[in-house]
Amino acid sequence: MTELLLKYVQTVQEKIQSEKTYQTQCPYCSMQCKMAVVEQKSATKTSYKTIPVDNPTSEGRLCVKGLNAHQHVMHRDRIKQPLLKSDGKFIPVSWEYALQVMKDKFQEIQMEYGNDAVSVYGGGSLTNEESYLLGKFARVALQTKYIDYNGRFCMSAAATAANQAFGIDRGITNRLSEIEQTDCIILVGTNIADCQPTIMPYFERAKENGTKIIVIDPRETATAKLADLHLQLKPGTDAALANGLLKLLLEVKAIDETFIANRTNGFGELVDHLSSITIDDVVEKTGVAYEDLQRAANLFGNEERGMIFTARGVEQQTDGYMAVRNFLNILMITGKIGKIGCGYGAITGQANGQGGREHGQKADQLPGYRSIENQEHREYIANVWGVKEEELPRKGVSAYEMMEKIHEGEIKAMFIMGSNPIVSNPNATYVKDALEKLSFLVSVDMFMSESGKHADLILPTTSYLEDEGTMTNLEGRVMHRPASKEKPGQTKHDWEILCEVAKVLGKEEHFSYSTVEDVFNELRVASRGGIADYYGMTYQRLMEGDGLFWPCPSVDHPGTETLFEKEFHHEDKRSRIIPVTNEADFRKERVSEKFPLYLTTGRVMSHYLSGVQTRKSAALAARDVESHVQIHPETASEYGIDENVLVCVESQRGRIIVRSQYSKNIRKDTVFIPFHWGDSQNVNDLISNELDPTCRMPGFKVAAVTVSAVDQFYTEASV
Ligand SMILES: Nc1nc2c(c(=O)[nH]1)N[C@H]1C(S)=C(S)[C@@H](COP(=O)(O)OP(=O)(O)OC[C@H]3O[C@@H](n4cnc5c(=O)[nH]c(N)nc54)[C@H](O)[C@@H]3O)O[C@H]1N2
Ligand SMILES: Nc1nc2c(c(=O)[nH]1)N[C@H]1C(S)=C(S)[C@@H](COP(=O)(O)OP(=O)(O)OC[C@H]3O[C@@H](n4cnc5c(=O)[nH]c(N)nc54)[C@H](O)[C@@H]3O)O[C@H]1N2
Ligand code: SF4
Ligand SMILES: [Mo]
Repeated sequence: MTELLLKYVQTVQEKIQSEKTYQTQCPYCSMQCKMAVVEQKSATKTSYKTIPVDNPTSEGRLCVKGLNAHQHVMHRDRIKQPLLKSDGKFIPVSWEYALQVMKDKFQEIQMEYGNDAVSVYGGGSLTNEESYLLGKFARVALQTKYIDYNGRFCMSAAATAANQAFGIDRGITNRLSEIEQTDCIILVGTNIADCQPTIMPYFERAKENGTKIIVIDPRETATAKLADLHLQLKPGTDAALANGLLKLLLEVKAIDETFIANRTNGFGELVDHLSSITIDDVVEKTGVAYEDLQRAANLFGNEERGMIFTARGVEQQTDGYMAVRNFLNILMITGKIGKIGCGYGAITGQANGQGGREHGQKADQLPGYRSIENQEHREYIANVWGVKEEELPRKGVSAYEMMEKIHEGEIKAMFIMGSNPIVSNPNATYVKDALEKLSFLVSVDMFMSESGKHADLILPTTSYLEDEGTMTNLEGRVMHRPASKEKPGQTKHDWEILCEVAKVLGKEEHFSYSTVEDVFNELRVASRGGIADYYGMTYQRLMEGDGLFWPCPSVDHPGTETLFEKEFHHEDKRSRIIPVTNEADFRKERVSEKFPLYLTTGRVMSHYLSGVQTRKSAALAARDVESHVQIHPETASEYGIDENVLVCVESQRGRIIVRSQYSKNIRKDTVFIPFHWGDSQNVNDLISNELDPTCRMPGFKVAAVTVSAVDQFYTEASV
């Protein structure tokens, strides 16, 4: 080292008086990339930087969100003490007072209107321990049937489809490393390049090995640019597209007859059904050329090994469940599941989108993926919780339906932990009105979200750097997230908050844990023997290794990386093929003279969900300071819309104003708007209240809209 360099290093080191490293995981998406936040203190300031940490999933990579995730944690807007609304203004109060107010309000409301008048709304950012405890809190402390969570808008279609077809819903049915060992991959409505950026190298390496990639998306995204074949379908027509592929696969006999005979049910019905479908109809509905459908069927059908991945593009539809089932039909008739290089992946969304859907935050669910309507399951869990089976409530309703119950007057209070429903539910104005209508709303959050503003009480929680726990990543790998940063101000961990509220409600005996590990140990027992069995995992095992895959039924069990090698999880051990019609869904909005364009919604790389966290990060916010509408230049010119100007986008339900962004990467009949912003840019003001009848997923991915330049809109509106 030169003398000059040595001197420079010494000066820097002198300036930094202390350095501390916090080992953690990124709080954002389901990749759960391991990372370390380095805190450096000098005489004048404290600074932070995030560095990647190697692990088998993200292989030491981080994306721009992870690299900047420490910024919202340190932000001055963090809520650090309980806030109570008084005369329309929030005033700081002590925890003791906040807890007393909750006790009085919950008890008063339940006394007058019954236990179900108080509801609970959770989220997929919570740790496994907290998701588990939130479910227990609703059923044991509040004894209400009304609990659901934001994962309803995220994983419900894929989860229901996998459960029905295979008997188990676990994100990826085989190992990530097999992406490089497969011959053909179909990516349906998933934009991994922006949404799980650190998974991309698996696909890039596969491509270098000669794997063919087919992308199905109405937009040519950064992910679609990787594809050998891009099927740029009309939004909402995936079920029909899959029928086209199934029919062509049958025609060229690119099917696995042995697999169909030995491991599936329902093939005969599918064949009958497909004979009533014409390829011409599929071409017309989807807008995808016959030659492209044929190429896709040949690419996938002629290869030995293949995988299909789905995400919200195909799933967030009012027929999302059926559309996913039709892609699973493709896997089953080609026998491409349960062996090396073959499998299904529902790319999970939120940090703990997987674990969050296994342990009881869902309306109809008990821990370990048990059912709240199953007598045996109820008895098992009642026993673990030390309550009588008859005391456990029955199933409630889905997240959006709870908003309907508020309007109907059945729900009077809500306890939200880790979600911002006004920005993330469909039909946003109706949801805002619902929250306003409540007699008592509590929001447990790090920040004042759009929904928090309507709360009566806000409880300050800790962030990923402060809150220890386990998270289950998109593979189904349970990972321990250490957290050693001190809690700021009077913040408390979500699990501590739940225990303290339970205590003032007189349920202390069921909620006395000294550490979060105690909660995990109870979860292990509660999940024992269930589908998502965590019993064999201990904190020690998780901390010593790279995490464990469920099911892991005993402490000497290595965990289960690959599913369905020998059998599926139904009683007869077989998977289930079902016919899906092209027009399964009559709820989906059609374009009309008044609303001639399709609107689809989704994400950009730099923001996360309702944006509450990423908008607090200077580096991320600077990349996209506001929302936009992606529009084809030819469409824009037809509607008299210049580039980079304010545009009014209107549907049957409302209108929002966003900035135009020209792009030739989108269909001419479609516009795209991200959903990371609220208020006048809240795209969910345009989305319909219709839900998938099976899984209750809203149709976030299709609405019929019209667009106009803002000056034009105001001129027309004022005459
Ligand atoms: N940067 C970033 N990353 C994230 C998130 C985030 O908010 N920001 N959120 C996380 C979460 S919770 C989730 S759920 C995942 C979501 O991850 P994705 O599902 O990949 O993300 P989306 O942008 O919602 O939608 C994916 C694609 O579906 C396409 N699409 C729209 N309509 C249709 C259709 O009818 N059919 C088909 N086949 N495709 C369609 C869109 O053009 C889009 O490119 O991302 C996770 N990662
Ligand atoms: N139009 C449209 N709408 C959509 C979607 C779409 O593609 N299009 N996608 C849907 C999907 S997939 C999802 S997952 C939902 C997400 O929707 P939301 O649940 O509303 O999204 P978040 O932004 O994660 O809201 C989380 C809130 O919890 C806080 N928070 C974060 N971590 C924690 C924690 O550990 N504890 C507590 N107590 N609070 C925490 C954050 O500060 C934030 O205010 O949106 C859905 N809505
Ligand atoms: S957002 Fe996802 S891909 Fe990016 S660093 Fe975080 S966990 Fe990894
Ligand atoms: Mo999600």
